[in-house]
Amino acid sequence: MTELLLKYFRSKQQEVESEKIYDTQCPFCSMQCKMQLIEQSIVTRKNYRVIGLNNPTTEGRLCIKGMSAHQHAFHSDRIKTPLLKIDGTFVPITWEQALALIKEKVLKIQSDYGQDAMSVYGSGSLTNEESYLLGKFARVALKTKYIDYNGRFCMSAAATAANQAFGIDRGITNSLSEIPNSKCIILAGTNIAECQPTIMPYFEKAKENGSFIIVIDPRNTATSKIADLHLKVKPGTDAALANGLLKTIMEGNFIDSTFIDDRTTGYQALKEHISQLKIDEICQLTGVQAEQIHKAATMFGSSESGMVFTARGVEQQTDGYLAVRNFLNILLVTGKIGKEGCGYGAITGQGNGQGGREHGQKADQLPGYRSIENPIDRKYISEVWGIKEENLPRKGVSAYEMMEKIDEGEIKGMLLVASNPIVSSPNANFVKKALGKLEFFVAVDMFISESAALADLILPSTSYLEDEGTMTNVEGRVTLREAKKNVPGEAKHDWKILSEIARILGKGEYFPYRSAEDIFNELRIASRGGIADYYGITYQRLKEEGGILWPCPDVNHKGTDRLFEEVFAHENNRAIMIPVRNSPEIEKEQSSEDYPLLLTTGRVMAHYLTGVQTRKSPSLAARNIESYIEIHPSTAQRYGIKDKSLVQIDSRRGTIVVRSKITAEIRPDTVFVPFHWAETQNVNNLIGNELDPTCRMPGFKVCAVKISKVI
Ligand SMILES: Nc1nc2c(c(=O)[nH]1)N[C@H]1C(S)=C(S)[C@@H](COP(=O)(O)OP(=O)(O)OC[C@H]3O[C@@H](n4cnc5c(=O)[nH]c(N)nc54)[C@H](O)[C@@H]3O)O[C@H]1N2
Ligand SMILES: Nc1nc2c(c(=O)[nH]1)N[C@H]1C(S)=C(S)[C@@H](COP(=O)(O)OP(=O)(O)OC[C@H]3O[C@@H](n4cnc5c(=O)[nH]c(N)nc54)[C@H](O)[C@@H]3O)O[C@H]1N2
Ligand code: SF4
Ligand SMILES: [Mo]
Repeated sequence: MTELLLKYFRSKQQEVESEKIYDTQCPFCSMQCKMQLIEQSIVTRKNYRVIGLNNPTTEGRLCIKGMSAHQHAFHSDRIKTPLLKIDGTFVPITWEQALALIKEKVLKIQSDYGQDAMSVYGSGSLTNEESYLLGKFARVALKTKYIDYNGRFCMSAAATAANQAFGIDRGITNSLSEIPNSKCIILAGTNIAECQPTIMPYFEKAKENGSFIIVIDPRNTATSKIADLHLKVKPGTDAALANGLLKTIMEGNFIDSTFIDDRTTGYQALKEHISQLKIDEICQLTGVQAEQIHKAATMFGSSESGMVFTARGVEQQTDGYLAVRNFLNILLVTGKIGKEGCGYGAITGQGNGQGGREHGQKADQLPGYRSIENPIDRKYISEVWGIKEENLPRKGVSAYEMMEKIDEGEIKGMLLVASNPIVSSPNANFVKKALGKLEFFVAVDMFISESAALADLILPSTSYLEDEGTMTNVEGRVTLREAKKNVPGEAKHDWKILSEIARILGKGEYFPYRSAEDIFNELRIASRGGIADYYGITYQRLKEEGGILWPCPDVNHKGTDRLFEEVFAHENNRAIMIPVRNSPEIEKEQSSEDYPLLLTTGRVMAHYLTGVQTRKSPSLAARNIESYIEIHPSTAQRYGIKDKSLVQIDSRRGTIVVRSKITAEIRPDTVFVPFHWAETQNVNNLIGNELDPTCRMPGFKVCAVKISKVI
């Protein structure tokens, strides 16, 4: 460095008056990259730098969203006091006033209509401690059965499939470190390059090591660039495609008979079913050529190791549960699970997508992945909580069905924490209308989101820089998110808000916590002996070891990197295979003369979910300032649509207008719209209300539409 440059940098350093350093984890996706925010005060302004911190999962990497996350956390739109809506306008009030109002309204609703008239809607963005507490709050403080969360729209198909097939649902059955050694990898309906960018080096290393990578997606994506083979499937037909793969695997005798005999049930029925299917029909349904199906199945079947990953492309379907089960059938018939480089991964989505679905904010669930309908589980948790078993409510209904209960007048009040359902729910126009019917609606958020704007009362919450707690990442690794920044204004952590509401409702003795760690120590006991057993994990260990994969049943246990090495988690130790039909019993929405195209939805790299956070970050917003529709050139031509022009999209439910992006990367019968924008660009105004009969997942990935140019 020249003397001049050194002089310049020294003078810059001297301008820095003070420096503060905060260790934390990114608030966005399931990678949970560890990072450090460096805040420098320089004469008249503040300067922020973000650096990645080394850890076993992300090895110090960060993507653009993590680098920019502080921009929303410091945004002037952060709410800093409770806000009460008076004559349509939000006015600041004190916490005492807010709590008194909550007490008055909740008591009135519950005495007028019964305890179940109050409901709770949670989120996979919450820490484990807060997810756990939200479940306890609903059942103990409100005594309502109605609680569910946004993860219903996210992982429910994969979670149910893994539970039914293996007996345990932990995102990835292996640690990520095994990926580079896997010889054939199927990436079905997952766009990791944009959605979990810092996972990519694991797959790039696998490729360097000679792995054959198969991508299944109706579009070319940043992820399909690493594929050796891309099956450009017609949206919604993954179950049939998996049948095609199974057929070739069985006919080519790529099955592992010893594994099937020793470790599984259901093979005979599956074999019979598959033998009756015709590859031609499968090609017709899926739009994938027979040679491609043959190539994929042969590569997977003949490789010495292999892994299958699914994400929302396969799962967010009204037959998502069965589609995932069929991919699990592929792993089981080939015996590619429970060994080095072999296993299943449901790529989790939200920061705490995994932990958020384990500790009781689901309608039918108690902590540790226990069941609210199981007498032993009910007894155990009632004892941990110090309540009578008969006072513990039974199971409620799924997220979207709660909206229907509001519409029908059965639910009258809602506490919404960390979600934006009028943008993220299917049939969003209906959801907006339903929420408008609530007699008392409280939203807990950092911002006035589109949904919070409908609330009677908004309570200000805290961000990833301020709120300490544990997050269970994509691997099933429990990590401690440190967060030491001061809380802005009067904002409070979600766990504090819940504890204070419980106190005002006369249930304070059940919520005596002074820190997130206090709650975690109770969660450890509540999860002990359950499927998701966290008992052996402590804050101290997390600080020392940088993260532990569950189950971890005692403090001397090192955690479980690879599941199912010896046994599956069902009582007879076996995994279960089932036959899956090509087309589901409840038929999916099909294209028709009126609605000739198939719309599928998803994400872009720079934005996160409904965009409440990322649309406030200038660096991210600049990358995609508005929504768009991907259309194949031949389709665009048919409708006279030019590139970058406004397009109206209609479905049987609603209408939106977005800008065209003409690209040969997508199938001609399919269009794609991301879901990060609201109001006239909210793609969920188009999506239907059908739910998967088993897991209650909506069909976000298939919707029949028509398009026209806006003149
Ligand atoms: N940048 C960014 N990252 C995120 C998020 C975000 O909003 N933005 N959200 C986080 C969350 S909560 C989640 S759940 C994950 C989601 O992560 P992903 O599931 O990877 O994301 P999506 O874009 O919803 O869908 C993945 C792919 O499925 C394809 N697809 C659509 N229909 C079908 C189909 O019928 N079959 C198949 N095989 N594929 C289909 C789409 O073209 C898309 O490329 O990402 C997490 N990470
Ligand atoms: N069409 C279509 N729709 C989809 C999907 C799709 O692929 N296509 N994907 C679905 C999926 S996978 C998901 S996960 C859902 C997610 O959808 P939403 O649940 O609506 O998720 P967000 O947009 O993250 O909304 C989170 C809200 O909580 C606030 N928030 C963030 N962190 C915290 C916190 O710690 N505490 C509190 N109190 N508030 C906080 C944010 O400011 C924001 O307003 O959307 C689903 N909807
Ligand atoms: S968005 Fe995901 S990959 Fe990107 S920095 Fe955050 S946690 Fe890491
Ligand atoms: Mo998600």
